[in-house]
Amino acid sequence: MIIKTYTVENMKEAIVRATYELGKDAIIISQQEIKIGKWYNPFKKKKLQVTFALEEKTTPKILVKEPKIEEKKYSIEELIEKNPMLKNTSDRIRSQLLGYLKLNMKDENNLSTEEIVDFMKMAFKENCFEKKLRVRKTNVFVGPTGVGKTTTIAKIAAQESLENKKKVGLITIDTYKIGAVEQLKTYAEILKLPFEVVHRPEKMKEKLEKLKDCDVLLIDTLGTSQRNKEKLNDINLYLENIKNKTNRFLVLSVSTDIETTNSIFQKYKVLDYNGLILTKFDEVTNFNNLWNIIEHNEYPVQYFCHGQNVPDDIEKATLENLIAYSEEIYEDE
Ligand SMILES: Nc1nc2c(ncn2[C@@H]2O[C@H](COP(=O)(O)OP(=O)(O)OP(=O)(O)O)[C@@H](O)[C@H]2O)c(=O)[nH]1
Ligand SMILES: [Mg+2]
Repeated sequence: MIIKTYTVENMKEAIVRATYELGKDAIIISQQEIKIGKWYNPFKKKKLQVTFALEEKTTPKILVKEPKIEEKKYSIEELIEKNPMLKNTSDRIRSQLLGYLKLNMKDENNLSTEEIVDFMKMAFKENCFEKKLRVRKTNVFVGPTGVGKTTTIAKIAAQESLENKKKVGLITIDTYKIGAVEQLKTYAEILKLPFEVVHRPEKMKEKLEKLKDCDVLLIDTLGTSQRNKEKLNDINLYLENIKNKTNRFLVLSVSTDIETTNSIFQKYKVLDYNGLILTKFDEVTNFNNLWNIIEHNEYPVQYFCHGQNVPDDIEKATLENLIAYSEEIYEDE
């Protein structure tokens, strides 16, 4: 309990001073009139003495006027000018970016790489570049034509067999495209990996059985337009014959435009993909589609591919790698 006595001219003054020093929760516990001055002074002044009490759990509120802080004006235009990768972000992301600048009381409309990563982690909790699919034995790669499915399989096969010393087996169901079987077979031969071609859906079980001793199975499929329902259904007939739990990666080139990307995300759902691999980072000149992907795709992104070299041009998908690519893009431009 805080007890404080004020000697004042009147009650109004007492209340003003007590409120100022103790806050509005202080209560009056006594008051009396007193005379101030030496005992022999006939002109002693009458005063009022008021005692206030305040429960100690209540912090005394000093009603000192807070100095007015100049509100900093943050400008999204300036921020984008200094960080070109923020171009073409949605309104939602822009207002979050301004909030981030305010929260961190930045002096300038600028963000460092670490801060952009930090912002992304904060704005997109559980974002697709942070989540990862658990490692599974059977992995299927689906996606539009020419996005790099077969090349990516070769990169992963090389990494798993040469670096991680895993027993890798390769399978293709792509018997449509001339040369498709040879393409994967060549990689299998170079890496000395077992290789099987599945010509009909009902043969899938038998081929999987042949490779049952492998630690990792990578299954290549034919590329098809997301609008070709018939081909998507054909692929499904093969995949339905895989009884193991599978990771099904939708392989997508980041140079695809945003509308097409969203249509691919949608239409490929018939193949039940549960993860993404993004390719051709080396070909993009802007970050537009990546903002779209981070905002609209809910599936984990497992790898980024950034060139034709097998096995080097593949990295684990992380926000840090993503920003590093963006910096390369805008430095080159
Ligand atoms: N620049 C670049 N090229 C790539 C990348 N990944 C693959 N490629 C190239 O893209 C072309 C097509 O690659 P594939 O692996 O055959 O693509 P796919 O998806 O299997 O194609 P289909 O089987 O015809 O659907 C090849 O010339 C690859 O070298 C990448 O990350 N960057
Ligand atoms: Mg292919």
